[in-house]
Parts: sequence; structure tokens; C-alpha cells
Amino acid sequence: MNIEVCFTPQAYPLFHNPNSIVVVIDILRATSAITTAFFNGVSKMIPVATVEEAASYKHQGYMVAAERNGEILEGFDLGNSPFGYMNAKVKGKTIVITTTNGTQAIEASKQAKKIIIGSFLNQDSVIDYLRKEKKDVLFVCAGWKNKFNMEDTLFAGAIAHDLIYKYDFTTSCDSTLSAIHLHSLAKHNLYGFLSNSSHRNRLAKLDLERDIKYCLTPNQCPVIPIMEGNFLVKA
Ligand code: 3SL
Repeated sequence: MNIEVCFTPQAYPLFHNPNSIVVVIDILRATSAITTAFFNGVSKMIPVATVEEAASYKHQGYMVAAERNGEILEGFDLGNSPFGYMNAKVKGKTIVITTTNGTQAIEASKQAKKIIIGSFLNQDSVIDYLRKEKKDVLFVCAGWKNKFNMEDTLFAGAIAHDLIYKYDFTTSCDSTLSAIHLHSLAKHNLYGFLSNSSHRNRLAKLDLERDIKYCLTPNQCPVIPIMEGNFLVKA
């Protein structure tokens, strides 16, 4: 049971392993929003890469979430703030979602055998799921427009640490080791550790501090969203 960490969606082809379970990570904010959505009773989600695809679902009458550069796009129902999904109006719905980075990471991973969604909000559920599956694991970090980011790497490091030191997983991958080291520096104060990070600052400028704090809070939503065909469903 080998672990690897892919720091950006663009690097996915270098890491593709037909036997791996892929954990897609976009802590700020797509995978935190998706985890929150399923915890709050969303029935299915359809992640799409482009705004055009999202718009075509909107014309068919779907509820559609569309975000670019941190903001909800005009004419759509929702963005990627997890707080938008803590609402009775999403219960039982199928929601289409496109975001700047998170849904790009899902798209990049489409060749994977299995894709699950990870965030601090479902941290222990992800560990439980992976240790029971006993397969190779590839963490795919969404980053920011194909650049590295710290928050996704920190989550990969947290999970990799537990899988290696508490269960029988191994790694010989430098990106996994780096993620584990980074997490060990940050784990006592994730929010403070990220204070100079690009994404935290980008969202703070949009007045989204509340989102950042929530997205860094472990185990608020014990659910595993998993891809089945083109849909995300609750495992
Ligand atoms: O959700 C995402 O794809 C994010 O990376 C974009 S945001 O800046 O958090 O809105």
C-alpha cells in the first residue's frame, strides 16, 4: 500500500497508477464545500471543468454552483463557500459544480480507478476509508491554477502520516515525505501557519475569513463523497 502526493493537477499523468485510490484535495474551498454539501443532504453532484458545461446544465434546469477566482459567477445558484450548502434548499438535490481549481483536479484524475473527496472536514473518515480499502493511494492537490499550495499539501501530509505510522502504508515518494514534514511544522496551528499563504490572503481580501477557519476545522462532516461515473455520491 504505497502513498504518493501529486502537488498539482497538471502533474497527474506522472503519478497515474491504475491501482491507486485518488483523494482529490482542494481545502480552500471546493472539496470542503463538496464534503459539507453531502453532509447536509445533497443527493448527487456533477463536477464539471468549464463554465460552458455548467451553463448548459443550468439551461436544463439543474441547480448549478459556479465559482472563478473566489467569486460566484453571475446567473448561477451557488459558489464554493461551504456555508452555501448548509441550507435546506440543497437537501435531496443534484448540484452541478465548477470551480477554479477543485473541479479541475477531479477532471485531471478521471483515469483513476476510484476518486474520493478529501478535506479537513472529513479527515478521520478519509483515513478510515483508505485503511479499510488497503490499496495504493494518490493524493491529488488542486493547488492554484496548477501551482503548488500549502493547504492541500498539509492535508495530504496529515493523512499520509497516519496511514504510514498507524497502519501499514509505505512511501518512497519525496513529495509525500515533504507533505508529512510540512504538516508536522503546521499541525498545532494550521490557520497561523497559513497566514502568509497566497490562497489565505486571496480569500481574506474577499472577506472570506469565516470560510478559511471552517475549512481548517477537522471532522465537522463525517462523509465520503466518491465518484461514480460522472456523479459524486455519498460512499
Ligand atoms: O474551489 C476552488 O476551486 C478554489 O480553489 C477557488 S477559491 O479561491 O477557494 O474560491
